[in-house]
Amino acid sequence: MKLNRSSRSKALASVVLVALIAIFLFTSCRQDNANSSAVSGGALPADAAAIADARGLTPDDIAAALKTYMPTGQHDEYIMFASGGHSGQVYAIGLPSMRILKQIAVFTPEPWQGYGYGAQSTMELLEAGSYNDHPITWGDTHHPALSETAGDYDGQFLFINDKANARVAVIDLRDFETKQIVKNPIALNDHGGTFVTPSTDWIIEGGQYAAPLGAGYASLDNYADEYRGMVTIWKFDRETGRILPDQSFAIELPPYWQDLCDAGKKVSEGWIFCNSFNTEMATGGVEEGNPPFESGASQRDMDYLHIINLEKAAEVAAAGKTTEVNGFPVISLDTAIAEGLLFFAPEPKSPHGVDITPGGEYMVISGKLDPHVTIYSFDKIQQAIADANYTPDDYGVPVLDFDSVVEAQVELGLGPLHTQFDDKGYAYTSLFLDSAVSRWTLGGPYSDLHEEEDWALVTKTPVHYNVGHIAAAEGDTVSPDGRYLVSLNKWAVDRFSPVGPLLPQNFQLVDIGSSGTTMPVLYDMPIPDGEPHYAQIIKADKLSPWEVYPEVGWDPHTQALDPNAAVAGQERVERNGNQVEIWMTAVRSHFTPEHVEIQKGDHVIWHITNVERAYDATHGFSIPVYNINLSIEPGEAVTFEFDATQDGVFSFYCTEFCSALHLEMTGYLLIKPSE
Ligand code: CUK
Ligand code: CUA
Repeated sequence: MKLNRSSRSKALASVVLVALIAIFLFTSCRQDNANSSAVSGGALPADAAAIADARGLTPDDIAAALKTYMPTGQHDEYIMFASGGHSGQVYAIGLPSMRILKQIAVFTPEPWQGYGYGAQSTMELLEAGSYNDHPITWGDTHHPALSETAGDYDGQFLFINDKANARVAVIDLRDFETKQIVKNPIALNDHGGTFVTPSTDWIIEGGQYAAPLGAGYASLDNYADEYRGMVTIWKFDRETGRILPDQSFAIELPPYWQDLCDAGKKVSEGWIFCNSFNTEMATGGVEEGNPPFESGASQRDMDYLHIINLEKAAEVAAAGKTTEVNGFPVISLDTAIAEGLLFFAPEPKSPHGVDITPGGEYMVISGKLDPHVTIYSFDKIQQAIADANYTPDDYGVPVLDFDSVVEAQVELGLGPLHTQFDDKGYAYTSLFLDSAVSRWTLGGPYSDLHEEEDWALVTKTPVHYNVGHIAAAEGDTVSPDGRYLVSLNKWAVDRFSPVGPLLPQNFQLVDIGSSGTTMPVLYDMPIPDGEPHYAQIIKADKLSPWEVYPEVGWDPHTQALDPNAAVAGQERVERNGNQVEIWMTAVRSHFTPEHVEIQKGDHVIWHITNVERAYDATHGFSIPVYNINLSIEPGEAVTFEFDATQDGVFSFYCTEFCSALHLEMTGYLLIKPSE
């Protein structure tokens, strides 16, 4: 819908534009003396006001443009890692410009990065995510988690879960590439992951839809006895950059649907918290006259916040007080109760999301069907546990008394989902049904950071539309930055030019730099991919990715030299029976060798090293029919294998436009028919 703007507001826009430009010029000149002539010399077009007029831009539009515009060559201040939902991938996006910088292939093969198209290490990586050798070629990425040191993002690793198949991936931020996929050994789907502990010792993968642990069959008639929830605690080793499955464990939980988790920090470090729903244990079956899940799982006023003493759980697991499910150690529900490491607290109403304040003092829970957020005090939880102020649920788990653990409830609006924090004592909660982001005040130690009364709604900003998660700059750390917040909206509706019935999602950048009621939307960014769930935003200068691989012949999978890498000057083709091994180098603008002649029926092992040391001098490598496409970055060594089942003349070529003679960067693979 086009707005009809009055000429008065246009005139106002022009006046404010001139003022804004004046302020912009003034501050730019002061900040950038070396380059002052470019700015102070009247480099801005004199007709800028006329442009604003012609386009009908309001003063707010102009301010938003100035805040997000990134002149060529300048870099963004923050990088947001956003899940790519059912694309199975992750996006790296610059803020405040909202420019997409990279798609990181994680659970889904991706040809540009040569991910899952021949390169042996990526084939093995994707294979590791199989279920009983049954390949899975996509994922539903939900919650990215940056590695932390002392509760702050450290820029080293990124983790993300696959809700659809209960898997967790590890991405190394030295090269922004996936290094490991682990399949959850006891569950077929997950949701409450990934979340890291403040030193990244553990990666949390909570479950969702209850099922028999270990993924066997059980009738829905036996739901209460044979179906179970779970949370899996993966051990992470920073040194090798890998999850260590043999030092990981899980905790059996009642068959409620565990939802989101978060790790305690500072005062609550050593504990984890997961919300849940469907404590009704509804099993659906609308076609049989049962209530559908949507109502069956929403009967009760309260579900259970799961409160888990992770430190104690790790001790119990290390002491071997576990049972094996598919060879994986699981702390049984009975053991968890007996060891006093699992507690519940009632949480209203169809809860979603648990988010812990920067100092770890409070757990914020949203209720999808409750206009409030409920804030639990970690101190009060500890007190209630010490006082044994609880009664058991049907499975014997102690349920803490609601009133004794709640610090406050704040009425925000309809459909609260997820909460983030800033540096000014504010919390931000997404309101799905209201299509708004709310700002509200924290109390306790945060009271002095803001002027308003504690535990109170301050303002709401409309977003477009149906916001799920929100992400604030460094928003999950012990020291959030404030500044920017991104609203990850599920529906775009009328925000972009129509492109048929399937629309992009809409990421909206919100300026949270000011206090009080000012919280404008600055930018709309379409995400033409799977539904993004969550994102984390890190200060860009905390990342120090490599420009080229450290040495020529580098294996990105092991992050070490590949002992079998092709070396310049030693390129060759060797035959051993019907096995042919090729060592090839790539450099602008040729492969060596350019002819490879083999027999149909040969087994081929092919190594290619990109011997370039120049920034951005990536070469591709593709072979028709054989479904092979590689991306070989400067210094990288790649190996791929195939059986030569098809004879003929196959032109291989470089798929990256790397030089003026890129089209000449080709060669012939000649496969003779078998005699
Ligand atoms: S869930 Cu998607 S909006 Cu998977 Cu984190 Cu709440
Ligand atoms: Cu190498 Cu094109």
